[in-house]
Formats: sequence, C-alpha cells, structure tokens
Amino acid sequence: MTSTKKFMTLERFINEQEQLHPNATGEFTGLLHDLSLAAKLVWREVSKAGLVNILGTTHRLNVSGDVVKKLDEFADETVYRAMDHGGHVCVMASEENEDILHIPDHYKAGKYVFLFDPLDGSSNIDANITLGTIFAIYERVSKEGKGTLEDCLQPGYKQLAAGYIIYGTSTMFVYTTGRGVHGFTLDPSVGEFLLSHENIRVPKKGKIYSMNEGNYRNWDDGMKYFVDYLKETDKTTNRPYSLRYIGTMVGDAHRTLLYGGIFAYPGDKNNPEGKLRLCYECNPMAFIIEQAGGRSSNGKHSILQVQPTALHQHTPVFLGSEEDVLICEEFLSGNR
Ligand code: P6P
Repeated sequence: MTSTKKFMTLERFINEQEQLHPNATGEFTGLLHDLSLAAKLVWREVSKAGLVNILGTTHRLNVSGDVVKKLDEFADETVYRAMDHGGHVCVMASEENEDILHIPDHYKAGKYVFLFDPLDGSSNIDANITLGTIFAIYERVSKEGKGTLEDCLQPGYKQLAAGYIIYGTSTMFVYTTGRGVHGFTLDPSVGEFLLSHENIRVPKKGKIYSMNEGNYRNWDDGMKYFVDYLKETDKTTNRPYSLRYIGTMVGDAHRTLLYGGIFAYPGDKNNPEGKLRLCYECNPMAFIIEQAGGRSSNGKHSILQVQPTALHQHTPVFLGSEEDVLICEEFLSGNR
C-alpha cells in the first residue's frame, strides 16, 4: 500500500497557508519563499564547508565578541541578499551586524521586519557539529520608507512568524506563523523542503536536561537546586534525567521540541543576563516552543513578554516541556 501522505513541499504549504488569510496580499508568502531560497543557498555551503576554503576565521569579532567564521560571514551575506530585494522587508537585523540593516535605496521597502542569526553554533563549525539559522518576522510599526530600530525592538508576542533551519544529519526548515509548528526536511536530490513533521507538539514532560553545566558554580542557588533535583533518583517522577548538550542552540532546542525536557542558558554571577540574545535567538525559539504546547521563560515569565531595549541584548532562557519549565521556575523563585 503506497503512502497516502500528500507530497507537500514547503512552497506549496506556504501558498496553502496564504489561503487561510482572506486579506493576504501575497507579500508574506513572497518573503517566506525568499527565505526558503536563502536556506538552500546556506545549506549548499554548510554541507561542503570542509571541502572548500570556507572554514576558519575572518579574524574579526562580531558585536557579541564572538570570532566571526568565514561560514558565518557567508551565511550573513547570503540571507541578507536573498531578502533585500523582494520588496517584502523594510529593515533587517543580524547577529553579525551591530546596527540595523537597511534595504538598498533602489529596492522597495516592504511591510515586514526580518531579524536573524545567520549561523548559530559558530564555535562548532570546524568540528562538523549541528549548525542553524534562526529567524523572526514582525510587521513594521513605522509608517513608511526605511525601517527603524523601533521596528526591530518589538516584544516576541508580536512575531508574525519564527523558525529555524537546522543543518544536521539532515537539513530541516521548522517554522510557525501562529498556527502550529511544522517541519520540512530537505531532499537534496530535488532541492525541495518536504513536509516531514506536521504540527509538532512538545511532550508535556521530558527526561532530558540541556545546559552547560560547566557554569554550575556561577549559577544562583535556585538553579543549582533544580539541577541537583533532576539528578536525584526517583522512579515516580522519572528521575534522574539525562544530560544532552550540543552547544548549538538550534540543535538543543530542536531536540527539546521533539523529545521534551528542558533547554536552559541561565544567567550567572558573571553574566546575569546569560549568553543568548533575545531578539533573534530566544524570541523565535520561544514562539516555536509555545506554539508546540511547551513553555518558555526568562526565569519569571514567558520570554515573549519581554520588551527589548537593545538589538543584541541577552536574556536568561529556559524552554521546553511545560511541566519541566514550571518546576524550574519554582526552584528559581525559591518556592521549591
Ligand atoms: P556555551 C553557540 O556559540 C551559542 O551562541 C548557542 O548556539 C549555544 O546555545 C551557546 O552559544 C553555547 O554556549 O557557553 O555553552 O559554549
């Protein structure tokens, strides 16, 4: 019996989703198509990075002080150039650029705002470990013309869409527009992303915790007690948990989305706001996790409620299964 599953490409899915919005102008659809192309162009270089002279560093630091790898720079330019001329976007912002990125004057400025981390997991590039591209899409708040910083500093609950491309054992495009979370796996033989994970749901409770426990000594007591709790043996509450940590947010968040448990990058006494960036890492991942029935938190409340004040600001981030994140919040608030 051959599968009755629809042969659904990302492009076809995006077009069908547009039909659900009677007033759609097609601009949003066009933006997602441009992004799908960018994803394939980045995948093409990432998948052969070891073979061409694109590994190694540019000997430049980005705004977060991270060494910029050649592949980082390639991905940043590729995503920007794929998105800058379609007339759908009025402004962009990227992890690799301190200031907002304007649309060239000779192109039309559209009504959307595009924030992205072009290649998350840079420190893993040369070791051939999972990498990712993360994106968040908003509607502009400025009236017309060039987009502004204010357009980029919107709280996460205003995201129209968010998602990531994960370059792992296979390459997947995972995104939400507020109607569930859907995953598309790239079939390199035809160059199409095919629907492989429709309506992903996070398990209510998991058995995996994912964080850099090397920072344990610098964590607050509540965080230490939470991790100690996860490692105690208690069969009634399915403990001890297993530790899984890739060191690429996209990889750790994707596994958490599918398997459940909790991913965290807490603040500590040296970096009270943690390491991960609110606008183009934590907000998109929080939107994805919450749309899949999970929970996100900055330790107190949903990440999506935070009002950004700076483009590259950090935030403590906890995301995953609802029960696991709730227990974590109880420890952090001293109520457990
Ligand atoms: P650490 C990768 O460099 C990154 O920005 C995220 O993708 C990842 O979650 C985090 O840093 C890993 O940081 O301190 O554990 O190496």
